[in-house]
Amino acid sequence: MRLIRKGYKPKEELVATFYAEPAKNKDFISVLESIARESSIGTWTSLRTMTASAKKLAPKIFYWDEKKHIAKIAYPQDLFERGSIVQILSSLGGNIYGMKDVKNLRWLDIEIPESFCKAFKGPAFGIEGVRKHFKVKDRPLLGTIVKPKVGLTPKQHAKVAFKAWLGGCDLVKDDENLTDMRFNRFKKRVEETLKMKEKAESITGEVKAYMPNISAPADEMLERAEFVKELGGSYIMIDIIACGFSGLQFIRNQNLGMIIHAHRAGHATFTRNPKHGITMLVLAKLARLAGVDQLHIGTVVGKMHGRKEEVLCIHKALKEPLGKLKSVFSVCSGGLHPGSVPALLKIFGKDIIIQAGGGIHGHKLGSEAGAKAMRQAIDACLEGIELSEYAKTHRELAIALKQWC
Ligand code: CAP
Ligand code: MG
Repeated sequence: MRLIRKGYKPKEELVATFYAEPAKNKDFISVLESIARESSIGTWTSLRTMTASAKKLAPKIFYWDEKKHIAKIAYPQDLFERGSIVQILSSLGGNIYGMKDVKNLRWLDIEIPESFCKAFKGPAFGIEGVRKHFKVKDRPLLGTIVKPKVGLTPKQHAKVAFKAWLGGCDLVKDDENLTDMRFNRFKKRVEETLKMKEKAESITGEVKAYMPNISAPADEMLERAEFVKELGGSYIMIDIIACGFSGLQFIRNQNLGMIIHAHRAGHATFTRNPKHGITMLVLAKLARLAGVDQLHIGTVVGKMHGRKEEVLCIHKALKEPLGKLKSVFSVCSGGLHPGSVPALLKIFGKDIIIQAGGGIHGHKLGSEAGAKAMRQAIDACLEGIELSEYAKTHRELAIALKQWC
């Protein structure tokens, strides 16, 4: 059965764009057809059991550029289970990667018809809801990650968070590998840190938030999320790669009324290779469908890999209109410090959450000064003042610039 339909105009179909390099002595078009078949209704050979109704689900390869190894395939919506990211990944992110016909394969993008989005909850809060939560409209939000990543006791963890909130952080999160350990039990940490949050709010008069990492088997995640909610917490954090889209959707679909911060630790196992895997853009679009409110997207200027065009494309995709889905707040994190802020705001504008771990807790004068230095750098940029100038009257910023620039 031929799946080539050059020039076909997709109607209400999901369109996947692939980078596909055929294996040696394999023809590009026939490899595209095996990709289209294996990701939908077929297999390596024709089938006596094929039916007319099954054929109706056949995808159409409607665009390709052999030189660039690029192709676009339109998949009928009925190939997919409404409301399940899991089954989309099993189809378009599944067997096709392992086929011998394919030397390299990268799923570059997915275009989702609005009618298909209706089956997904999407973000409960989105950028607007998060800004409303903090009563902060016109500046980037500032977050930190308690460091060291793991190893502190609950009380020590809460103290570090308290200092960062006092210095001006809006958000404090657990690190991606801090969950429920012998030296730092989840429930004890949440109790201690939420107490410190309230104390910081009463001192600063600002709304503060703690993002506890609930990542765990799904039943345990629900128990932890409900515990945080009972204690008055407003956020939960999920390592969405480790927990998977089933875990993420399971929690989102509980409608807990909590803001979901999505950490992407592990994404680079398959997003980084320019010739093979799945792009962070695809992952980000699926995470929005699943219903995260905030998502790590990279920084361009920090310690993690991620080209400017790529990260900007993700930033845009998280906010572009998509049916009734709310937008997702881009989180820029990883190797940031006060000196990184001007370049960051130049690239992304102010509709981002800036997160710094070492760039706050490594400050010579400690976490409170580190947070102050980050806020000072943000204020300087929003007022259009050079950091070096602003540092003349802001000691914490001056020390940070000397330390890291
Ligand atoms: C940053 C961080 C984050 C990274 C994740 C870390 O700490 O807590 O997990 O931002 O990378 O553990 O590295 P620092 P990404 O501020 O001390 O670097 O945001 O690219 O997913
Ligand atoms: Mg981390």
